[in-house]
Amino acid sequence: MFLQAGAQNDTSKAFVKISGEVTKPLTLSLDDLATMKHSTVMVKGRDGKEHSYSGIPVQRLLELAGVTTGNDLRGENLAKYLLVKCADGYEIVFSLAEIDNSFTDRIALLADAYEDKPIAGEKGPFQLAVPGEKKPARSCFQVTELIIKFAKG
Ligand SMILES: Nc1nc2c(c(=O)[nH]1)N[C@H]1C(S)=C(S)[C@@H](COP(=O)(O)O)O[C@H]1N2
Ligand SMILES: [Mo]
Repeated sequence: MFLQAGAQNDTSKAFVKISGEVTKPLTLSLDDLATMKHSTVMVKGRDGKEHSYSGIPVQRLLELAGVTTGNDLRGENLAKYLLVKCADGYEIVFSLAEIDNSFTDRIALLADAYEDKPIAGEKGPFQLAVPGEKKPARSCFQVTELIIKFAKG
């Protein structure tokens, strides 16, 4: 079968890299995520209906990588952002405050399950699940990298 370049079809070899302005760069597999405490969020799809995703809060993953979160997310760190890259070249950003539970109750997840099943095929195995948005444009699928950067003014 012909595989799209970068597509993560063999899920045992799928990883999400966390890099950039971090003190501990990480490479996480599905097995790594499976050992972590999961949360569930509801995300409105293109069909206008709410769908459930289960995964690890992005904030938690950034903490593991040594990114400033919670009480430490202040001052110049508020100019940092998260760039999310996907296997198809799609990219989206969040400011760190948008995904931090000291600023918001909308907890974005790096999801490994959609409606209680692993995310198979073109959308998986890792998907961002962003609750509280009017459209799913930032709930990107086939996530491959989370990169922390400084916005330079
Ligand atoms: N990797 C990736 N994720 C993506 C997109 C994309 O092009 N690539 N499109 C986004 C947009 S604009 C929408 S509306 C939803 C569509 O998701 P659906 O195909 O499940 O309806 O996926 C979002 N996530
Ligand atoms: Mo969209």
